[in-house]
Amino acid sequence: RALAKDLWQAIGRNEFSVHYQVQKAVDTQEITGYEALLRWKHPERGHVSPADFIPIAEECGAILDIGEWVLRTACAEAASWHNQAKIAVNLSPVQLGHVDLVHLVHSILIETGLSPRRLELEITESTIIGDKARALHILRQIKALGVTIAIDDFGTGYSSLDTLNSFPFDKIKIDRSFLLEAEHSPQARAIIRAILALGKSLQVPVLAEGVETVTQLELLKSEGCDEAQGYYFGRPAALVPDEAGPDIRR
Ligand code: G
Ligand code: G
Ligand code: MN
Ligand code: NA
Repeated sequence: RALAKDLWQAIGRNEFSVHYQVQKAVDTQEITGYEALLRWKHPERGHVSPADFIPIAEECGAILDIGEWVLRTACAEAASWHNQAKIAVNLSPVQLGHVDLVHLVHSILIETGLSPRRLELEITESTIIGDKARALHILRQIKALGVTIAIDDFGTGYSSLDTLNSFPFDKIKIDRSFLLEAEHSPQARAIIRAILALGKSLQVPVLAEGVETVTQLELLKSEGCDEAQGYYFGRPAALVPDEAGPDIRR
């Protein structure tokens, strides 16, 4: 694949950047964190979506270097923010399988000076499928560093409850497909409510993804959702606004 070849060169050619999307508390609208989202500007094709190139990077193995680059870049940038918001970084299942991830996370934290409690790693359920015992062992060691682990796209995997039962996640992120349908679908609303109840009884905070309207936010508020993320609060952007004044990051 032509894209795979270009992916291997993209880091060296400075074609990647990290955008940040704000996460807020539903009740107070206080900033709780930012999700790091990788962006690729291909020299000929222009912007290529991670939804298109991450699977290719996973297939050809370039995701290992790319994932390390994202983690290092996001931690370094977050360390220089004036606010103490968390930084949430997506992890590919391939990274858990092929790198000494515990060592990598630990050394990037030391190198960048980012406090471990400010780093959250987002994993999907596919991360735990496969060599489950090994994956859980790695995640436990990462948690022992003080880093938190969120389960991403929750509700779309095929073994959600089993996954929750096998690991003490620090956050559940409800996949945005549920909120998208919530206004006209009682079923989608019921599922959101059920996930929130699950979070409450397990004492795990729940974040809803894909909030685009005030109506959706009101719905989350009335259902007692803890946090939310979506275009309503802000699109992913290169710069994080600094409450201490104009952006001083660069
Ligand atoms: O930002 P956007 O909606 O285009 O992202 C599309 C998909 O790509 C999402 O599923 C998101 O989790 C994933 N993604 C974005 N950045 C990264 C990254 O740095 N690493 C991994 N593994 N996935 C990412
Ligand atoms: O799989 P993951 O949850 O990491 O993917 C996050 C993706 O969702 C990012 O690509 C981001 O650009 C996208 N996204 C974030 N907020 C919204 C939103 O409000 N609406 C839509 N349609 N997409 C969103
Ligand atoms: Mn995510
Ligand atoms: Na998601």
